[in-house]
Amino acid sequence: MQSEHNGELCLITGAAGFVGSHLAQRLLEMGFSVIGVDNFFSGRAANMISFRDHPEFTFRRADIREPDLLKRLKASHPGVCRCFHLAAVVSVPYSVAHPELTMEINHRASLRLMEEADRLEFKSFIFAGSAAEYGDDQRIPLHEDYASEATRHLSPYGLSKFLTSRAIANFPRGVSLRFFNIYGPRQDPASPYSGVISRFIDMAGKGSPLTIFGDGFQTRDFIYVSDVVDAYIAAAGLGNEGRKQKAIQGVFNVGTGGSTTVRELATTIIEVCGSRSAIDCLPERPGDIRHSLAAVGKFQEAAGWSAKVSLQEGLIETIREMRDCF
Ligand code: UD2
Repeated sequence: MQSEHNGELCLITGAAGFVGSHLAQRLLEMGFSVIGVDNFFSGRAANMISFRDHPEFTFRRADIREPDLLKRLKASHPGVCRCFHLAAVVSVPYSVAHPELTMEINHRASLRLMEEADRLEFKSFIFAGSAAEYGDDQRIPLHEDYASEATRHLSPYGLSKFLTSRAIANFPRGVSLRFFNIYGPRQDPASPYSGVISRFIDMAGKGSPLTIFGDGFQTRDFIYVSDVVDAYIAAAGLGNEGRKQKAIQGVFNVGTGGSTTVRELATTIIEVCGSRSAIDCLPERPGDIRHSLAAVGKFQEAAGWSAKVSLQEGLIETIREMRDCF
């Protein structure tokens, strides 16, 4: 079916993931046709329920390591001309246990995909980078050029994302967005390594103690998933309401530029949930960094983007959506 955007199709790898599914939903709402690709390694079909049957959505179960993936998609969908590449090994502990697989997917297969997109003259290729690319750098706020050869990466995940971002920075029409701590509905709280916000909301909902690792005065730059989706739209030059903007190129931080202590986070979540949970202080988690905060000027300047959702608003929305799961 022809979309209202001249038949332009957007491809999302990792469409069944936490962020990929929110991005797919927004692009469909904006009137784009979307092809979602996922191999369900960490993505879940349940994340796509709200748009799975949308007439402009096509799903392909595929692995990004498959040869000529974009060429084959283009053969069946000639309008595909933008790639949002989110499929990845996303777990830091998994990357430590499987460094070779992590490098293959997050680095080598991602580069092959970008090269294919270039050969096929895609209008944009947007890669999901990470604050983990800064390793244990404690200069605050973190500027894009701080991640370098000299960075001490704390995991194969961080190193693989850095190597790919660095290559993308030299590619025409390539963008790497370095996301800080993303939170929001659909983030899975199940694993001990899940994001702190999904874990704390789950604990508060169940009335069990919120576990703080260390003294709780470590800080993070927490960014709500709808702001992340806005960042993708801006990076692709699509404009918020489908208005065309200029596409950009290079590596950009995506964070709020504000920091919150884990202790503040725990008390706010208990309050917003109206929970009676206590707070338990446990030993510090090995390998944790103390502070992480984005310098946000570069992306603001290039794409006119800045985060809109306050932590309080984002938490209220996340808790409202997650309540059904308690
Ligand atoms: C995030 C990313 C990681 C990588 C990294 C880069 C997530 C889940 N992880 O790790 O992929 O990009 O940033 O810097 O987004 N905490 C508690 N109690 C808990 C869980 C966590 O106190 O039950 C603390 C934890 O010790 C840390 C902070 O909360 O100080 C944030 O932890 P996280 O796992 O949500 O995220 P982070 O920054 O370690």
